[in-house]
Amino acid sequence: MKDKQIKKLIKAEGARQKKVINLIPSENYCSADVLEALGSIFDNKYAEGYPRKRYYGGQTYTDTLEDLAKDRALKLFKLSADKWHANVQPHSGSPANLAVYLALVPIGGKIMGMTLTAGGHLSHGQKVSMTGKAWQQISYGVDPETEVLDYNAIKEQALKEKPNLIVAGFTAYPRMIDFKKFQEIADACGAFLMVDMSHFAGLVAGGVYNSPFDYADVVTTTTHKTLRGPRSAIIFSRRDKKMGEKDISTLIDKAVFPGLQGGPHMSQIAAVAVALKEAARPAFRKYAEQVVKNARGLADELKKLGWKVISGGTDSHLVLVDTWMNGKGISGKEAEAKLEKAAIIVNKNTIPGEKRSPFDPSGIRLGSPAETTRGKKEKDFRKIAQKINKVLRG
Ligand code: DSN
Repeated sequence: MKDKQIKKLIKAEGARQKKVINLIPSENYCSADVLEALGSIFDNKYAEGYPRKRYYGGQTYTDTLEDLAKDRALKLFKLSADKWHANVQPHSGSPANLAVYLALVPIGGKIMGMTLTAGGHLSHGQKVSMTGKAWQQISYGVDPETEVLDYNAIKEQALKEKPNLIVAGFTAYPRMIDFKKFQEIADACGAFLMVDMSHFAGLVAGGVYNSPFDYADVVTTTTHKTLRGPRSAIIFSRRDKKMGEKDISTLIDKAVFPGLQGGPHMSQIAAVAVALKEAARPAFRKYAEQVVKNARGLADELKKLGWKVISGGTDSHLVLVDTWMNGKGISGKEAEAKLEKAAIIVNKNTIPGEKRSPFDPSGIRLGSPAETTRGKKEKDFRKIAQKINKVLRG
């Protein structure tokens, strides 16, 4: 590379990534093949539209590429092309969710999503996001005692509020989600059910987390978290589901393009296709199993050392820790900074029933995907927990 400044920054970031223990649950290390596709000459090509319906010439290879990515997406999650449709064009997770709302919820309508402090995402209708300005958020939380989902309370609220769409699938919720129960709730109030599986898509692909596909109308996912691909997103939608006379798949395609986006990033789509093939290999199943074992080891050891682990543990890749412990411990912001000095990267996070500010909340969020990619096992994660304990109590 001739640009010395950028070359230097890439080298420095590479060295930083090598040096630290990365416990950010939404990050991962994708393969050299994924990066090669991402940096490929497909980036030079405009391909507005969809395969065989483009607004530019020269689509001989882009059409084949996009078809292949869609086909691999369906195959990875064992979906038949008769029943499910995949759109691989969303640039990332928030635009993917926005496209679904634009397609299925009239402006001013109701989106029922989890509150930010309990583990919901900004794009699930929070006020500070466009999704909470164009639509009304009806927010649900977790049970204050158990810190897990209370499906009866969610149902009661849904029947009262009658949302147009319910979002399940969260950004800081460590436990298993019962998608069947969410479907029953959505059916009871006549709402669409959208599952945002961004955080646990790799675990679904690896067979270690409940699959939402038997129950949801729409499933969105980013591709760069547990799925270990490039930064991008996919929207899956049921072909047999309609809104009025129209198929929801067609409405969602139109919302992505021309509703929200221009040309798809074809190099990103090439990299997604590579990652989807990698995730279909038996080795990825082993990886997903190890991700959950490692997160459980981390949670268990932290508990033994006296830390308050939200909900008492984890069923996924993610562990949420209350470091504040009603003023007996330290804040999430302080914990994040102390750990970074010791080369452990985490992110400060709100906890259910949060009383502090999101800039200096009560907890930290930890995850196992990135370090599992680097080959760490449960015993290594127990050692990481001991190191965390020493740094935070030191
Ligand atoms: N930033 C992602 C996460 O960390 O969960 C979601 O957008």
